[in-house]
Amino acid sequence: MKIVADKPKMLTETPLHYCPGCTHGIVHRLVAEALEELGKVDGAIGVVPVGCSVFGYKYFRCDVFEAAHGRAPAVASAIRRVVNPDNLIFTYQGDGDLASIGMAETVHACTRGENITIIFINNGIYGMTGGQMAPTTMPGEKATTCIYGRDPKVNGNPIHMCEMLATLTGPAYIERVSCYDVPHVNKAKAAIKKAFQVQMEKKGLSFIEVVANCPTNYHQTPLESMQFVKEKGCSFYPLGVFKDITKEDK
Ligand SMILES: Cc1ncc(C[n+]2csc(CCOP(=O)(O)OP(=O)(O)O)c2C)c(N)n1
Ligand code: SF4
Repeated sequence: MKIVADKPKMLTETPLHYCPGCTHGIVHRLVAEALEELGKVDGAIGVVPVGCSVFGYKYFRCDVFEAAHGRAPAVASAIRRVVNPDNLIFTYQGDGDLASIGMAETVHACTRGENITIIFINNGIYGMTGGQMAPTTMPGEKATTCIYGRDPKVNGNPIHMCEMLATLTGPAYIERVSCYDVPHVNKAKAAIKKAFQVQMEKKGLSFIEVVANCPTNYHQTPLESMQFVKEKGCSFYPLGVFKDITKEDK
């Protein structure tokens, strides 16, 4: 029988623990496919967070470090300095991890322009711990710690990470993507691949934000949550390239 689609070699046989319809599973596959297509089956090193993707080390078939909550960019920076320059280093982090407790590590790794890639899954909520408000929860969006919906006057404004990081000199490539339908999954893969290429060309830090879903804590079906991401998520967090020094070079 002709095989038309197969599991990427960069993913182990361990079944993913994510809830049905969660974007984490899709992005794991995209990262694995991109690494494989770029010939990085050997030599990739991941750093995973605390959050729903805490078990990333079980899924990626490469060396994967587990960082304390929010510290992945600092751990990845340290790894960058001690390994072969040809090793490809990526972090994989949620919004609570990256934009709350890990904000300092994120901003400083970005401003230093470390030659690493950060994959940022923005589902607007703390998934693993039961749906608390995240730095990226949108105005009016409900969470267990803002049951009537986020009120910026009470809870503060959400943070647009790509826009903020694009003001720094350090990052080389910043793009926001989503995975709410097949064309956007394909675009997300192209962005992840480009981010890895930028690192392989030693141009500096690349940052990919994925506007993602959390059907479980949104109390929605997978389809409803993808519709929510499309209509609400991607209008509050517009998709696109926010910085690309490879274009500025030309
Ligand atoms: C130092 C520390 N503070 C708090 C926690 C509790 N904690 C675990 S996961 C998490 C947030 C996870 O949310 P996010 O990063 O958005 O990832 P998701 O689960 O949505 O993928 C928190 C606050 C912890 N494990 N360690
Ligand atoms: S709780 Fe949310 S983010 Fe976590 S695996 Fe389930 S759907 Fe995904």
